Amino acid sequence: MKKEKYRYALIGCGFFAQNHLHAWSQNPDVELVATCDVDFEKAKAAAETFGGTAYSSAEKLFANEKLDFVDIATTPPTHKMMVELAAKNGVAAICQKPLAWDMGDAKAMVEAMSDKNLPFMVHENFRFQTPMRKIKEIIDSGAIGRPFFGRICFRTAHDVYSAQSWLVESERMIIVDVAVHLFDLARYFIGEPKTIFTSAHRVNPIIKGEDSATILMHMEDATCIVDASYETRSDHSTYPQTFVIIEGTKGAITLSADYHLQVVSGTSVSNEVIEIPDHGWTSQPWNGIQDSVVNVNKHWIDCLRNAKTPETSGEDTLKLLDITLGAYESINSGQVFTVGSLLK
Ligand code: NAD
Ligand code: 89V
Repeated sequence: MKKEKYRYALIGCGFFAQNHLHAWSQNPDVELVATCDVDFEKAKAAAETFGGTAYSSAEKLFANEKLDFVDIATTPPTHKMMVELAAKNGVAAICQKPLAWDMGDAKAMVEAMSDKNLPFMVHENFRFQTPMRKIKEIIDSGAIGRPFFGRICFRTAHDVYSAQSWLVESERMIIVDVAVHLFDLARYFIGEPKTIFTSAHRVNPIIKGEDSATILMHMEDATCIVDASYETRSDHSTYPQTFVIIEGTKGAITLSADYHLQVVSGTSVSNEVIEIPDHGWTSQPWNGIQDSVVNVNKHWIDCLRNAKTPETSGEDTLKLLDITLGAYESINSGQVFTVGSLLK
């Protein structure tokens, strides 16, 4: 779909959508045609700041506007309905993570879009963070040899519930909220796991789901530990940063606090602080993640313009979801989950 400017609508104008709106507002390849939120005041406020017509109903939005794509940033229970509406109306879509809470739903979403030959990407943004692109580049250069161990970690005691109150009521919590990003990073850096095993707990009694989870991922020739917690009462001033260790046959990469990247390659050791591009509207502590939204958006436009399959396409996300939902299967069974079981 080659166009000079792509006409888009933003559906769901809540907490994280503000980053989408800001990032798109600086992207010369798009025009914001409409905003939509069941809470009409939010849609109106977004339209007043960023442009377009405000809607309180996605059905009305699709009925009234001619769109090239929609950017869906509603909470997970509405993702299926939104993607199916986009498919029905012949409109390409990006949808926030987690794509769905059920593999049947996710497959139906991917099928609805592919049946109509519509581009479809999941806003899985952690791999688009500037330091993560750099790590991938180093791994691909061969500087650390073949990776055989990884640890990808997100631990904090930051009060995530004040900005995202829906997480309190969510039966599935930190695995779908944040471990999903870490699983995607593990796949991006090391490859697809064969099996996973999960140990998880609810530490904070006010929530319904799990807020501490450790997952052991077994790859063909490697092991990766993914661990996430929202109740880690150590220094949490680094929220929302992800820490990474990748060990290879010739060296190791460590991404630690404040984007400090150390690379050991043979006998050489280098240390640098990865600079996160400043977009004017970005600010600490969210700048690393906010910047990744800019990169996700650019990737999406590149895919639309050049008929490429997005890195985090709907199809690819089914594999990520198999691992994510498999992590809960492992909790429930107390057993190892064989990756791919939910895809059959
Ligand atoms: P939020 O509750 O702040 O925002 C969601 C908005 O969607 C709300 O304003 C709500 O009124 C609106 N909405 C709900 N149902 C709707 C419907 N049927 N039609 C139109 N609008 C509807 O939630 P949030 O914390 O911004 O999370 C939104 C999504 O973004 C989630 O999927 C979450 O996992 C994801 N998220 C991703 C990142 C990331 O780094 N990728 C970070 C935070 C949140
Ligand atoms: O991705 C998310 O939904 C967020 C955060 C970036 C903190 O993980 O909750």
